[in-house]
Amino acid sequence: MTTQTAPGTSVHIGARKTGAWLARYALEQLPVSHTFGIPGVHTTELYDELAQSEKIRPILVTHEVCGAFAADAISRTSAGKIGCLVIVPAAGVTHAMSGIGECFLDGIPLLVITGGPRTDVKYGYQLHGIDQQRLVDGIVKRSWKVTEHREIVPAIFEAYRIAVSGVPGPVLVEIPVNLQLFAQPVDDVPAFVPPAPESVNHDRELDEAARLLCQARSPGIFAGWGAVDVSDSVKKIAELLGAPVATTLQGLSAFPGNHPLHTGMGFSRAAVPAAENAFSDCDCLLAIGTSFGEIPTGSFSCPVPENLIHIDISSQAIGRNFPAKVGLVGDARVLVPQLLARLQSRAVDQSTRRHKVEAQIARDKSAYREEWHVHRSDRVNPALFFEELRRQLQDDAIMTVDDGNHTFLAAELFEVRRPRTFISPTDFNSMGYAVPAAIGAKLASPERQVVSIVGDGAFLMTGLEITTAVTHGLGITYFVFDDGELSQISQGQEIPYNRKSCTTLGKFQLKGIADATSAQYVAIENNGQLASAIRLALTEGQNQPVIVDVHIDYSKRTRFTKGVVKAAVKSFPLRDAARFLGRSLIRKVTG
Ligand SMILES: Cc1ncc(C[n+]2csc(CCOP(=O)(O)OP(=O)(O)O)c2C)c(N)n1
Ligand SMILES: [Mg+2]
Repeated sequence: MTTQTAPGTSVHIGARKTGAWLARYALEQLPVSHTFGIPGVHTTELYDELAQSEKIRPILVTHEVCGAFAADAISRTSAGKIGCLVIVPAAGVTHAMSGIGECFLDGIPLLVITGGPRTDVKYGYQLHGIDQQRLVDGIVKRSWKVTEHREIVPAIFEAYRIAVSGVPGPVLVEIPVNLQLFAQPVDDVPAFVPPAPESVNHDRELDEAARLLCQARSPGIFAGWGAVDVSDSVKKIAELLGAPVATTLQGLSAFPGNHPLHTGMGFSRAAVPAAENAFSDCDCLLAIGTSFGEIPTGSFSCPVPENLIHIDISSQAIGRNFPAKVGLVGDARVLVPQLLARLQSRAVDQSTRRHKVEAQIARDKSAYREEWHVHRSDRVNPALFFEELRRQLQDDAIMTVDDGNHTFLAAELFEVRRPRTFISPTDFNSMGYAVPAAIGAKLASPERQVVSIVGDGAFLMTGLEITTAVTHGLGITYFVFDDGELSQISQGQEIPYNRKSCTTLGKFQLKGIADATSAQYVAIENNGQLASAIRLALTEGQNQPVIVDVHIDYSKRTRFTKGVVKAAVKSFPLRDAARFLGRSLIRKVTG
């Protein structure tokens, strides 16, 4: 990214200003529409300023981690905007840390503003007195503690620039409470100039990439979150090459699920059959905006060919898990259109291959759907649920998911159609994400439908945040997959351990939570109720949150769960793999 402060451009203030005024001024220059947090004595002056802002709406949450997840969802669902937290030092920061960490590992920009203890008094042992820079060191790109009024505006602008440049991520600025409260003369502050994507020169590598892709017998594309804003170019490349496209979990929305070349999440044996088959003889892989993390690679078990072309903004990701024949470090928004132009100029015609690939994908997808349809129980069939939900949702509806079995059911069975319409806590993998994330998404896009798929265990963590959705009249439909277990883990226990431990949830009534938060409540007990109950929930959920108690059937496992458990055991040393299998077998016999 280029620096956002053009030399010599500044804004004249020429008055005594409080630090809180300066912070509000700086935030108002940035693409910040909302802040999230809970005020405390170290931030009341800043909250008083924000309350007067016509550009920024401060939102009170019930827990700072929910604020962090909501802010994260603003960054993910609204390209160009950044989520922002305004929180108290120490306890506010530790509460928010799971959300800050999620942004750090998922590469999502987040601006965290905290108060800090007074720096103008001689006393130690002040309230919330902790070294916050040390506290957050491993989960932010950078943090600042400002010491003078004149540093506040430049520090916030610089924090923003760092948050959105290179691999995006969270940043933290601590403004001690005395600076916020007291006024000091301020002459000039820098003008804000939005950073632009950095241009790179990779002509040689792009030529080589185009050559390898055109020569390949069976090319494939693997798209991650980094490709989410170049979906159209990826589509054209795929069509030109007749190449199947798999995505990561985080990047599910980077390629339309209803495109005939779309295969699914990942391409290992933990992927859906359409993806596993389409990539089985892949001899040249174009990977865009992915770090080949654990989830989409099926615990690193996917077959990556020698001819790997890897485009990513992180130089560390290139070649880290799988060696790259051609590595291109840079922004996909810059590089992918350049690669497309080279492929177009080569005028390759792969329409025969394309039709063959598309036909196979269609057959595999239909067979997999059928496999789910014939799986009967008296509870709600996940495939029928996601198909009906898709039918009733608009294409630009946003879905937030949590972490659990429901996540992988959604990934395998729900068709995501538009960029940035599916968001998930991925690499930090923090449960509790979906409920508050939906609040951030709805605040950022009030005109769009927002739904959430959340496991009952995750719902217990942050479900009470629905009160915030009620307060603001946010139409969000929360589909809670009610199975009474921490299923993603209990299924993982069942296979290798042949018993479960500590994964059965305590009993609770979703209806009671709906009553307590003044949300609407709908139950879906079986397949017969699906269409009418989803319609009712989406209608009720236009201006208020609705909790839908989905009596989901979890008796059929996802390809993902089966695949990763096998891949994990395979990666064990031989002796330990044998011990695991032996123990499971003995337990099967002895009970
Ligand atoms: C904060 C946190 N704690 C624990 C885990 C481990 N974990 C991953 S998925 C999962 C189960 C989630 O259960 P639930 O929300 O009911 O979803 P289900 O798997 O039943 O669909 C657990 C415990 C985690 N990812 N994050
Ligand atoms: Mg559950």
